[in-house]
Amino acid sequence: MAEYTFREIEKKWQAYWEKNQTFLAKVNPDKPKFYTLDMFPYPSGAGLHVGHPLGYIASDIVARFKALKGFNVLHPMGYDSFGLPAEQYAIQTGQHPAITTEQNITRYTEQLKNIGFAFDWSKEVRTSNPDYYKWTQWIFMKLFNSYYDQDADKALSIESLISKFETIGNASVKAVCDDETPTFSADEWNAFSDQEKQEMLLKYRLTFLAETTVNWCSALGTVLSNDEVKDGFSERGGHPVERKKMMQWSMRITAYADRLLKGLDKVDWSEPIKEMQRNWIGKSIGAEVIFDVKDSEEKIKVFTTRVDTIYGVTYLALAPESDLAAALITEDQREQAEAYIEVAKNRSERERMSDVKTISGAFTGSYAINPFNGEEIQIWVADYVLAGYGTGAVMAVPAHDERDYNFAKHFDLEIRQVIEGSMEEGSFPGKDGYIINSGFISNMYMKEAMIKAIEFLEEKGIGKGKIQYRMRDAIFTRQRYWGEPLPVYFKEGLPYLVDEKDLPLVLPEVDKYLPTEDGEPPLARATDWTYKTADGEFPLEKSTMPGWAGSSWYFFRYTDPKNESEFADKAKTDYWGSVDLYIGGSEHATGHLLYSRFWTKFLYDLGVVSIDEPFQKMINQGMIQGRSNFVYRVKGTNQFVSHGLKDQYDTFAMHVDVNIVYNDQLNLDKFKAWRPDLADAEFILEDGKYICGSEVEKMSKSKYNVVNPDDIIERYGADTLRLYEMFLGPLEQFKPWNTNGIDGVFKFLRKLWNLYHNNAGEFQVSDAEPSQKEYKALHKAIKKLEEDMENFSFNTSVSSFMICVNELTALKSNKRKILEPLAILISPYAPHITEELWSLLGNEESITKATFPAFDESYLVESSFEYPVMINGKMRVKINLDLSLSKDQIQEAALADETVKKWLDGKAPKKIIIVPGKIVNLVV
Ligand code: ANZ
Repeated sequence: MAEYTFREIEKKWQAYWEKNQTFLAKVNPDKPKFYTLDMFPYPSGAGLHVGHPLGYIASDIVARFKALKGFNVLHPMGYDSFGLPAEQYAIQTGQHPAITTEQNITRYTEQLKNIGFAFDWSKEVRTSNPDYYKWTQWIFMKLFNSYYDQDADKALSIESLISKFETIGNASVKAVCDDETPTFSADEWNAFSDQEKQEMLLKYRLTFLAETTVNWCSALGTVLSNDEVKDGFSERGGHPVERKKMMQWSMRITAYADRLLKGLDKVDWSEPIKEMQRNWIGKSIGAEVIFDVKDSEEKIKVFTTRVDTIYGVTYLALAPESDLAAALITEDQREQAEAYIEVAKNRSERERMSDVKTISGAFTGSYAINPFNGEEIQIWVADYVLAGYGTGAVMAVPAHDERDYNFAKHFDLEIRQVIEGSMEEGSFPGKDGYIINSGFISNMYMKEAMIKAIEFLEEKGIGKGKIQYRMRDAIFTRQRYWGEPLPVYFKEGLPYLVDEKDLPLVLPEVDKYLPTEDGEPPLARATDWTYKTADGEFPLEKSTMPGWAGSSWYFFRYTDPKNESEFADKAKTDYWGSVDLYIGGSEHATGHLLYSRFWTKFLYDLGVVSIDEPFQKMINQGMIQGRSNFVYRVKGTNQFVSHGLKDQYDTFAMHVDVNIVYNDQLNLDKFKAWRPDLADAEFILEDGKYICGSEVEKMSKSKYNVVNPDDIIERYGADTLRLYEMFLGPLEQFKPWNTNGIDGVFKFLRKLWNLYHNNAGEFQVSDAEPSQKEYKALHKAIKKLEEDMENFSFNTSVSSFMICVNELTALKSNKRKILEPLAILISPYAPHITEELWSLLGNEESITKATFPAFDESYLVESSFEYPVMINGKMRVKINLDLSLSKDQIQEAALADETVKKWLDGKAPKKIIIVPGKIVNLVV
């Protein structure tokens, strides 16, 4: 008798797929392509928990579905394998991170294969592999050798910039560069020393070395990116983070800000994610205005988005970190102002920004002069002004800006309106467009007023129009070991690239993975970390690349992972194009997505790829939360009281391992064996059971609520796990893992299995023609699946499979013409059981090579109808009749009905109106 022996069946098919290379991404020129991608994992030491595969299962279903629908599918998997945890572990244990990484990858791969994913493993990439990071280094070199040309609106080679400098200098060159880049003529350029030229070019290169304020985490010994810092602490480990000036490599991502914004209109992502990207980029159109300082040579430049309000400026405010602020403090204000600055500096910008209640600041004692009307206004230092945004100085217009208003109120400064009500009735154009009446700008909409004001500024040489982005250039170095070395050496303090033929520049061996005693990065421990050229031997860069380097282009490498001469063959990246479906967590909404879009646009400018947006459609799966269980210890004892009785005692709740709890009932023996201190635990039971409390929390080791997919697979099988993860709810939703419903899913698969087997458990299907009802049950499910795949609604497909199998079971259907397409239909979700059934049906090839069953609408057309029978205008009964009946036959059937006869009471109806397919109307 053939039971549904899931473990055997699953292992058999996993071995079959591996042996037959079933999921190799093949290119059949007659078929369209579909590229489905998962955000690749960092292989952590803890292995996968049930939350991780959620997105992978969804993309696997889509990949399998698309293959059945006749697409060439690329569905790869790999590892983002450089990173902090392996390094922290190496520091603690002395184990080389490459070894732990390798072990973790082996474990991950086993776990993934156990779930039956249709990954093309021949395409696997690992970012920490020298064959891979050779090309990450190569991209870095290309960025170093490029600048952003604003006329061409793209990256161009640094050589072309040099030839411009040689012929026309830089004054008329429109290129993105550092803020304070000096102007020079062609003659001056040509007279520069090599050293001076290199220094100047660094101000233009798309990756450059400059002194930057960074988030320095001394506990981790490294710089962190903004998205790795939460409220002044490192996201990993929760160590304090301070702002510090350091020489750092940066990526000039701001050059791409506008294209990164515009590109969002072309992609199919959720609005909230697009909005997060827009906010991160934070484009503001405004102007820089220069204010003179009274009795001083100093000038203050402010950035404003409302230059039209300049007549309402009543004071200037500077960031407390500003050097200028310190210089402007007069003797009589010194004590107060310096005391304030001291306090403010110890608060991070984030802290100062998020705290809107505390209004603090100090008057410097100096005055600025409004360039528009010559008025003298006070210069203040204020908490709400950020050093890192715009110019770090604001012209305050309390009547029109809330923060200025609050500040002015607090310190009793003047509040002056600039808008006068001289507009015509009904013409008030709303918030952005009131009419200005301020001397030279009269009766004009704000936008025009702005343009006028900016023209005025530029004419008078007191300012200029300026587009400001909130986004900063991205810091590109870490003082860490486990990352890509930068292919850079230093000669006379200036950076030069190593020769391309020397790539990959392989990570050197070191004796310890810690920074050196004098604070140098771990690579300083390597004995031979130098670069030999014809001119001599030079020190190599000791920092490594950040975590986001390798993940910013991996989707290209998947198309051609073994290429040794190029980062990927253009014909291949062209063929697979943009990722058609990208699934991953929304925690990467800013960092990873911005960086990979930036690199894609850069590679596009280079002409080495043909797409400039990497991810066409993206879905962000919700997190699977843990469902924690609790036991209640009676304080000061080793007694544990069951949930229902706990209020009768003085207890405290303790997390208990969810793996020794079944449907909230604690396994007492396993509990005693769980930890030595619990061996002599005593229990106060209810109804002979110990019932645990429960709560939904983040899935984490410390909460003992981590569920390992391997355990679920051992008990129920991978197909059950896959279906169950989908069944939990809409993919995007956050939802708790609750094993209580898993039996239902498992039973469904058994029922499916039984459809193909007789009562004796033997495989048996019939070649007889199915009934209309059987066809209808099948085609309803086909239709639903097609719709669900369009909308990426996975949970609803599982329900429709259940309905279909229930209906077919009720109909005792065992027809081949139903069961063959049914297996194909369910195969993307439950690939193992359906492979087995498919082969039992006599098919020699894998079910993955089948064709998706065609939906036939005609099966859904109803064959019968519930006719309402009206007698003298009242509905008295409904009778079910075949829709093919003629009017006469309907009449005959209606009159023969017992209820109708009762109402007619032996009388013949005077009038009979019959509308086929609608109604029967009798008048007596
Ligand atoms: C005068 C003014 C009048 C302003 C008004 C606003 C409204 P966004 O849109 O975010 O770019 N600002 C400029 N630099 C700042 C800094 N470093 N820290 C804090 N605030 C700063 O905001 C730009 C506006 O924020 C600028 O325009 C400036 O105030 C302020 F009715 O200038 B505004």
